[in-house]
Amino acid sequence: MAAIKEAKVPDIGNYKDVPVIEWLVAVGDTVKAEQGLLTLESDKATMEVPAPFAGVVRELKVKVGDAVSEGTIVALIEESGAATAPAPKAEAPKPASAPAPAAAPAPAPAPAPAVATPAPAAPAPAAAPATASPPVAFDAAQVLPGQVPYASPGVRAFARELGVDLSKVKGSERKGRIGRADVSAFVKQVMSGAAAAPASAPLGGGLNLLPWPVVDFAKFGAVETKPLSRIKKISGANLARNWAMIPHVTQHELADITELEAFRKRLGEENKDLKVTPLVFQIKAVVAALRRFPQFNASLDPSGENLVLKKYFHVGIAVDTPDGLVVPVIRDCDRKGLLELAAELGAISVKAREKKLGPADMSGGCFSISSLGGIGGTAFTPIVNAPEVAILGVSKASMQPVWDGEQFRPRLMLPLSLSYDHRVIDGADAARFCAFLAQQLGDIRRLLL
Ligand code: CAO
Repeated sequence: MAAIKEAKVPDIGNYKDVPVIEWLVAVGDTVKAEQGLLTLESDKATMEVPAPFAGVVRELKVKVGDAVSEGTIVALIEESGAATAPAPKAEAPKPASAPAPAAAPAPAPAPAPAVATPAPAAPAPAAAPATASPPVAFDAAQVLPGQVPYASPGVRAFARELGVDLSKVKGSERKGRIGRADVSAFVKQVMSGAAAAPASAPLGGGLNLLPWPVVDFAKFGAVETKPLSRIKKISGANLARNWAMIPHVTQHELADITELEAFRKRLGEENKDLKVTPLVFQIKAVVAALRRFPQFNASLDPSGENLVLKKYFHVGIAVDTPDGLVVPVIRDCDRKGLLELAAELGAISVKAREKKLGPADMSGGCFSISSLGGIGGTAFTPIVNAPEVAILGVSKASMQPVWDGEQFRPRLMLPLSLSYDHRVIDGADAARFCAFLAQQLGDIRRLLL
């Protein structure tokens, strides 16, 4: 007889004592490895606890309303190899022309212990990559927990199955939560032609893209498959959505930072215990530019018809970590001096690399800076960090001959690359914003104004 084993709550980040809001299985159910067992919901996020292995559910150890943390035993499951392949029901092979939107199982917001790498079970015919799904499923729920419709993963899965965009569904349950019945009602409404497509600007509406190519790479040489890190999956899904939904344009500019560098070096010598990099000056210059051009310190509201202008200046900084890109936010940059910003930048970079950033550290940003200046490059196209409307990319400063009207002079030139959402910002404004930034960085006395 197969062994009865415990199913426990996996690592769910910084969350503790999270209430169970629903069971997705019952005693006697056969479950597959990674199948959702139950749903947890904190103030900030909803997450599913996956079955650690396949088997038959023998006992539920917690009930709806109980609070659980990492390691809490939630169920006893009788492990069974046979249970991994329940009789296929509706999931019969889809016709080649079937659209393949987000069909892959969406990873729960909490780190799933084992990444569900698509098993190469049924090798697709070489020339028919039709039913492939994208390599990283986009699940808005895990990307922006605070901003997505309030619904359990079970309901989200149901909505995905029907191709329903939950942002268009009105929740009728407690605190506006969307239930299964709301999704069904929405579908009925659409089928009867009652739901007019909202004029929401985000370009939604389904990108009728070709399916992702499926290639058996091993046919061409040795390969190794490694799961993407959780950060990579989350940031990848964000980047893919932002790239697809925001019409990007990148404006390039060069700032003469010869004098700024001399001053920065002096500042560094006077403050040896602090690393003062060019980035803090860029943060100050960005704040000045956001004040001058408020449409850059703004977001489109969900209807896409209004611009929400922010009166605060919280700047996100892209930080490269061994597990991928994260964007912690430095708050109230307008009220902080260069040294205070340098200290805070150092602290958040360390926190990011030690994986200690919480959701609060990464929310509320108005504008982001992605600096590759410490590494190299002459220009690049950063991707706007929605719902922000612009992002500044910074490349490596280099000495260049600059014509001053009479002769070439060696000047330290800093490449700036501003990507912006063209729905909100016009090219002329972007050019003005960049010229203003360059002016600020070229004459740091202006940063004091
Ligand atoms: N030009 C020339 N040198 C620069 C520079 C620039 N634009 N920006 C930084 N430098 C120098 C710094 O002065 C420092 O020199 P010293 O060691 O001699 O003092 C060195 O480069 C390294 O700087 P840093 O990277 O440690 O510090 P930072 O403040 O410039 O950046 C941080 C901090 C966290 C933004 C950075 O470490 C980082 O992670 N950058 C990557 C961001 C990223 O991946 N963006 C891509 C997003 S799109 O995929």
